[in-house]
Amino acid sequence: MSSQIDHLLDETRKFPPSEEFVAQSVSSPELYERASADREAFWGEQSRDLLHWHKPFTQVLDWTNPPFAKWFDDGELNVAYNCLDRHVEEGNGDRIALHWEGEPGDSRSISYAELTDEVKRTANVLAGFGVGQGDRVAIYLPMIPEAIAAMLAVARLGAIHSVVFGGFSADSLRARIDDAGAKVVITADGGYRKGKVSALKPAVDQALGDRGEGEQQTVEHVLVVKRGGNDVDWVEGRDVWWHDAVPAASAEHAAEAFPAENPLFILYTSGTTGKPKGILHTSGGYLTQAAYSHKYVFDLHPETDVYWCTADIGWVTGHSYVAYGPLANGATQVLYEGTPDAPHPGRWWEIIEKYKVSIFYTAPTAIRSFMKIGRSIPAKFDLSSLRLLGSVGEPINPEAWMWYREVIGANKAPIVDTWWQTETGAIMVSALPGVTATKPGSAQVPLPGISIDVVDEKGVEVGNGSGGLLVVTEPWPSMLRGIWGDPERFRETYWEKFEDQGYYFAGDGARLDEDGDLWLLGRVDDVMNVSGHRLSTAEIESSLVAHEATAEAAVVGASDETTGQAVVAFVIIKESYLAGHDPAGLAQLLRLWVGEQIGAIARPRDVYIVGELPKTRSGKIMRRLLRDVAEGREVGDTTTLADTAVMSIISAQVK
Ligand code: 6R9
Repeated sequence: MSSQIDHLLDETRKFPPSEEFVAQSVSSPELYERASADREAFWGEQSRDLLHWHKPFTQVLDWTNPPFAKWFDDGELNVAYNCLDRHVEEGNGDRIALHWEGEPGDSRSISYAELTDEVKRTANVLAGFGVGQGDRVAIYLPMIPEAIAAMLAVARLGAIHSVVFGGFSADSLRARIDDAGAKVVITADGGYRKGKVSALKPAVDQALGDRGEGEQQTVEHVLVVKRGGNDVDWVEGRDVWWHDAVPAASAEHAAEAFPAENPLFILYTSGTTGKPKGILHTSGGYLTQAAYSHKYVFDLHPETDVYWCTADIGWVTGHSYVAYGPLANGATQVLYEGTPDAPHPGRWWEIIEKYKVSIFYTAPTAIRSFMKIGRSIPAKFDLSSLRLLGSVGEPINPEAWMWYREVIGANKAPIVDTWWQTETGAIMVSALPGVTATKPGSAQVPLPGISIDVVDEKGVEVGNGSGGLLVVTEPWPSMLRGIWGDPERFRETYWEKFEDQGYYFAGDGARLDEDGDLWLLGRVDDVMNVSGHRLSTAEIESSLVAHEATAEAAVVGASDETTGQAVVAFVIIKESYLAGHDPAGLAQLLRLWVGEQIGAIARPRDVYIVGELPKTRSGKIMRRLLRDVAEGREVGDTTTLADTAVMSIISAQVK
């Protein structure tokens, strides 16, 4: 890895914005100056400029009880009002909010006035279910307009949504519903995925099945959108069709003002342990930074731009850059239900051509898979409307960056590589396209108002030309406010490591080059990044050992040309199970098992059946050595192993 990084740091190409781009850009160097002159005043200005406050705040930041920050604490606002009603009141009700494209080719364009109406009705339906301030609502939906309406309806009531990615299994959904104590689940019969209807409602039914002793069933209602047309079971009194309830509800709904720190959503993400963490975000600070970063990083001109972020709402990118940022800014955006290659490999480029998309935000894994199939596919479509490209989720290698620039951006659209996390809530590090000369492969610089550094294990700044750990040195508006139900884990995970300095530890390695630009080097913990999705080794290991065939399991993230990292598992099978089963069959069985237990994204690329695992004398599995095997490298230093012969046995078994 380190020779690869040295090679990256030789990157000297730079692409300054064109004069035309600078001339029309919403950002300017002045933004950095204002932010560094007075950071808090800057955020106060941004918040007042970008949002409507029902009751203005008088204090920007309260950091008297770190790591628990309060932003704009005495202010009051309504998040949904900011994303909808005010645009209608300002005369932009006819502007399209969503150009929605279904996978089979059906489409709907929905104006701000129409979306506002739908959200008000949905809020009335949810209020009728007894949902009010602070209640939790789980959302398990495909990428359809109702998904956005559902999130905003929950927000409108001051309630808290927990969106669960539609690709997650019934078990994962159940764990999230129970952890949050959700009162309502909003789902669909099914949605389209790779040309077929993939059912969702059965997973909800299963997730809501009988509770064991000491477990409580908190869900009272399930609101179901008809999308797939597939048959579904129905629980009378609990289940309600969206198309029955929402259109019949009143379209009158006054947006009540809630305190700035009223919780907005919980989003579960993988950590270093087996149990996903419910990351908690609140309202005023989150919406401020989502809107701010969306405006300046994407150089948004809401009257003329057509913006498209390809993320699913099940991930944080879908929260901040599909739901909240773009709608708070009154943008027109594309929402697409399906996969990039259905029904043909040019589907995304076809959509860009159809809606004249001008700003496009996607993940390196997608770019690499398009690179593999070649430039002839995008070449068939008119992509000349694109004027800005973005990347998120994992480091983008310079080759993919250059391909993105040349083939998709016609050698002129600036590329912004945006570093951030579920926990940071919004973009933290990125070029500003009208200011920064971009550099292939580097995420570059903190946004104005954000303080980032690279430090060593002791928290000492490493300086330009060196590597270390990425930290955030000052609180920021959209920072997580905690882990749902576990304040101690919040402190331990993010703040304990640099407690003396008061820094937030992001879990990423990074380097500063000679210009002071940041290069992200991947996670330094047991978190993997597969196609830009976070997965924990511990979570997959515990799923593997939950199978009756498994005695022991170790999981590593091995580098993969397309997905960045791939899940590779090493499994010891129980003696009693080995007889009568062939290893290939067992491996396949376990792959499918993990897919069922967690979701398809967690399914290992490879499962190796081995006789032993490499362990230190204290019994710790040395995943570093397994990673060497999984990546086909010579195995590194084995001297700390209890049994130094074990690696040659494993290598032989894997071959
Ligand atoms: C937004 C999102 C966060 C982790 C993060 C880091 C990796 C995200 C990146 C990047 C390099 C970028 N990551 N963006 N690494 N360059 N531009 O992806 O949130 O799912 O919580 O993942 O993703 O490792 O720590 P999340």
